[in-house]
Amino acid sequence: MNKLMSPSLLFRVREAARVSVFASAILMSVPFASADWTRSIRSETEPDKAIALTSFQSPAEVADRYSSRVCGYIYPPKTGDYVFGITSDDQSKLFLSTSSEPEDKKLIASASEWAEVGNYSKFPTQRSKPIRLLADKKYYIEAIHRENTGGDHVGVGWLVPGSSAIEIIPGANLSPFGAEKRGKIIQEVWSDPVVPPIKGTPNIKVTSKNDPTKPVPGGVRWFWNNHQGNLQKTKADNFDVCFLGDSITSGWPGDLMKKYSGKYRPANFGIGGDRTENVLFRLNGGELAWTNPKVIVLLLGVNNLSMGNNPGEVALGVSTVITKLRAVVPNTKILLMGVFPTKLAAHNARIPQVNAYLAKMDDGKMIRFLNINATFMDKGGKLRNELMKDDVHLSRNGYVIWGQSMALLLDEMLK
Ligand SMILES: [Ca+2]
Repeated sequence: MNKLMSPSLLFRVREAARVSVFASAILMSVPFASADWTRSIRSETEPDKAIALTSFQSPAEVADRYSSRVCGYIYPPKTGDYVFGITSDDQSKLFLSTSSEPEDKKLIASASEWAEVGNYSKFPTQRSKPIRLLADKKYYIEAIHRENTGGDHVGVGWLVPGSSAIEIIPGANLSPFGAEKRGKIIQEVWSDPVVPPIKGTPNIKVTSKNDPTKPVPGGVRWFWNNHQGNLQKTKADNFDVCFLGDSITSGWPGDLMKKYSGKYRPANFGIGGDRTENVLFRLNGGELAWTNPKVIVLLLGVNNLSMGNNPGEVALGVSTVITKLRAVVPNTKILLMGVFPTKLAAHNARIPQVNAYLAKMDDGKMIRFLNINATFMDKGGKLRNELMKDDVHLSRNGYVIWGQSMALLLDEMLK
């Protein structure tokens, strides 16, 4: 980048020059809507990178997991009605001001999912209504953009009056925010926070055929429907406690979940059959992204044992899920449940080893481990039959035990 100050810094310089009445005008100018990826535009902080673009099209395939903003001014070549189009990978929003001031900007187009470079018609929202602009007047423009994984880019085109196709806005009609000299516009990039390694992660290599650390969709027929349902719950963003896991989590009777955690507005993100790698796939696919629950109750592992993963591998899978959670919901505490006992002797022989690994991940603060398996046993150390519905699933009474045994720690973590 050249000597130009980054837009973020300029925003803050302008901010400082304002009287306190306008103190939060700039921050408010980015819509931090609830459950919205726009939260990831950390415009109050200096970007990690600023790239000078010679047209309103960013380079493609730059990185994974970042957010970006391209802002500056456009200078229409003639007076008339303009249609704007935005295309991006993944999501984006396009704002245009009625003046040169960011404060006057309005949302004019958006892309809810990825579209190829130059494709402005995958979603109807990608194109604006016709907007009347004056020749050579300076208008503030801003595109914000989110990339999760895979391909990435953001581009803005316009349909100039009299022309037949939307073309990418050329550098000659652009200037950076706070500058008049035309020829380019600046893209600011904020990379997702890097998560330090989770304490207690087993230092092993996966040797089993089933890799618990590699995101793959679940194989059960209800996986995609439930994943979609969880994305809707993510969008609603109205929960303080999230139960994340497999069928043992999805099997929570609604009334009991309400009884034991109702005051914390619970949400059930369990999907039957899930292993650690399936939950990773769901999180990569946007579940919980940019929500802000206070606690996630995480129970996973028994289906990995069924797939032949050894205890260290199961724990490595769980640790990978936690790492992902720390990136997606960095302020959320994790209540990590020890894997419950089963009626399967081969599983039961390995579950204490899995739990010994998981216990080491407890950092006393953001990650707390809870092993309630002793409460599932009778005085003779045998699994209480009335707590189980079948070999691995809890009966109603089993959920009562889970709810009661977790209540104290959940209260403490939600303080
Ligand atoms: Ca992508």
